[in-house]
Amino acid sequence: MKLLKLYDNPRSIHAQYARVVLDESGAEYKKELVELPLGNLHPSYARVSPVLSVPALELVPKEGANNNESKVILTDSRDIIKYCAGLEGSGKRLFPEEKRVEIDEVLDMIYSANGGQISFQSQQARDPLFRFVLSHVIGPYRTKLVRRYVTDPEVTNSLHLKKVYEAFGERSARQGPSLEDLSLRANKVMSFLHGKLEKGPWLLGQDHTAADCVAAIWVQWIVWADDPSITVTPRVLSFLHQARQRPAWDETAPMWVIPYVKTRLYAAAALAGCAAAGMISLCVMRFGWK
Ligand SMILES: N[C@@H](CCC(=O)N[C@@H](CS)C(=O)NCC(=O)O)C(=O)O
Repeated sequence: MKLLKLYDNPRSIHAQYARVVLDESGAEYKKELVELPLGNLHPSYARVSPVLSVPALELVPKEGANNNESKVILTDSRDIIKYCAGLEGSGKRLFPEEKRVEIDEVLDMIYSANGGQISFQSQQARDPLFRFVLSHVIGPYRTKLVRRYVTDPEVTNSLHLKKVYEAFGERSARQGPSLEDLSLRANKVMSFLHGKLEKGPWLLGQDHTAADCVAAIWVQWIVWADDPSITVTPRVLSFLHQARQRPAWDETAPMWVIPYVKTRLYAAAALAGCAAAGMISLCVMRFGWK
C-alpha cells in the first residue's frame, strides 16, 4: 500500500481527469494545491514534477513497507488514470479486463483534442480583454518568472532543476495547434463519442467505466467553451447530464475556469480604470484644465 498525494488545481482539466478517476475508484489520497498559472513554475514544484504541469501524483510507501521501495511520482494525468486500474476495489470495476483496449481507444481520442486549450483559445479569439491580458500580461510575466528562476543560484547549482527549466523553455517555445485545428479535432472526438453512445447508456455499453469519467469532463469543457464551430449532439449532452449525477462529480467539482479568470480580469480592469480616472481628476483639480 502506498500513501497518495495529488498535486492538484481544481480548475485544471487534466487534474479533473485524474481526480474523477481517483474518486470513482474510491482511492484515499491527500491533495496539495498548486496555483496556476504561476505556482507551478516555482523551483519547489520543479523538484516534485520535472514537467512543471498539474496534476502529479506522489506515491509514498507506507511506513514499515519494504525498504527497497522508494517514492514514485507520476507527472501525467494519463499515467495517474492507468495507475488507478491497478487499485483494489472499484479500480477493477472502472477498468474491466475485457474492456481495456476500448477504454484506451476512448482515452486516445479524448487526449487528441485538449479541451482546456480549446476553451482558452476560443475565448481568446472572442474576447479582446481576455486576449490582451493572456498574451501581453500573463504570458510575458510567466516568461520573466522562468528567466528569473533559471538564474537563481539555487537553480543554477542544481543540474536537475536547470534541466527542468531548460525543458520547460523548449516546450513553451513550441507553437501549439491553431483554433481551427483544435475545433476540427474536437468535432472528430464528438462524432466518435456520439457513435460510441449508440448502444448506451455509457460509452462502452451498460457499465460505467473510466472512459466515461474522463470523456464526461472533456464534454463539459467543450460545452462550457460554447464554440459555435463545435457541434455537441443531444445524445452526447444527455450522456454528460447522466455523468453529472454521479457522486464523484460533485467531489471532482469541475469548475468553469473562464468566468473565474474573467471576473478577476474585468475587476482588475475596472479598478485600473477607476484609478486612472481618479488620477486625472486630481491633476485637473490641482493644475486646472488648459
Ligand atoms: N500531459 C499532461 C498535461 C498537463 C497540463 O497541461 N496541465 C496544465 C493544466 S490543465 C498545466 O499544468 N499547465 C501549466 C503550464 O503549462 O505551465 C497531463 O495529462 O497531465
